[in-house]
Amino acid sequence: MRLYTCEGSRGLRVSWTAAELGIALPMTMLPFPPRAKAREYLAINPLGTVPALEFDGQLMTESCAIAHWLAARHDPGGLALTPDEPDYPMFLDFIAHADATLTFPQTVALRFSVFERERGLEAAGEAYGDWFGKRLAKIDHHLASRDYLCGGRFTVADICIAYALWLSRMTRLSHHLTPRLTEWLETMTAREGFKTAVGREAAEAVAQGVRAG
Ligand SMILES: N[C@@H](CCC(=O)N[C@@H](CS)C(=O)NCC(=O)O)C(=O)O
Repeated sequence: MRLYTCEGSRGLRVSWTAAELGIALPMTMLPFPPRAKAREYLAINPLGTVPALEFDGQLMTESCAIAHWLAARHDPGGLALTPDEPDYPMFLDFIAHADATLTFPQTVALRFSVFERERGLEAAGEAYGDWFGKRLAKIDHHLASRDYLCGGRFTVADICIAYALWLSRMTRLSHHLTPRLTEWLETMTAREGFKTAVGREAAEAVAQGVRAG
């Protein structure tokens, strides 16, 4: 089994899950964006995106699905809810919500506002940023009465959603987070599992020559 990733990318959902599970997942760190800076990676993942998990002749390329699969395999009833639990539908919904609804508009906003400024589409970037802000309503409302998203405990749904909120610092959209979401994110990122994952990614990136130490 091998994880292909870039430091701080959506692959952090996977390395954080692995850290919470106490698994030392072998990792290949790639320069960002791999499509341009590590073209040999396209032979493994033709999409050129990270993360990708390769195992038993299979390749998974969706961060939330990989994190969910690892949790379901190694900690059913713990980090992963099981289908017999009442919150299971909500659990699946939050895992999908994390990338499809909360990460996607941020990456489009960043692209238009920063990386492709010369195309004169900054207004579109700002509109996507505002759209992200509106899309926070569901989790903000949900967390008003809970410490964790579902199952009454910390699960991989919290990891998937917390990564999307953490990313907002990089996409320059963190001003959209409500005080409740900011506080919840601080609690999530104070976990040993999160700190271990960030540290492991940094150490692997240095060891593999992907960034200066
Ligand atoms: N839905 C996918 C998205 C993967 C994705 O777009 N990853 C970004 C990094 S966070 C990437 O590889 N961008 C570079 C590119 O698209 O070439 C997931 O959740 O893993």
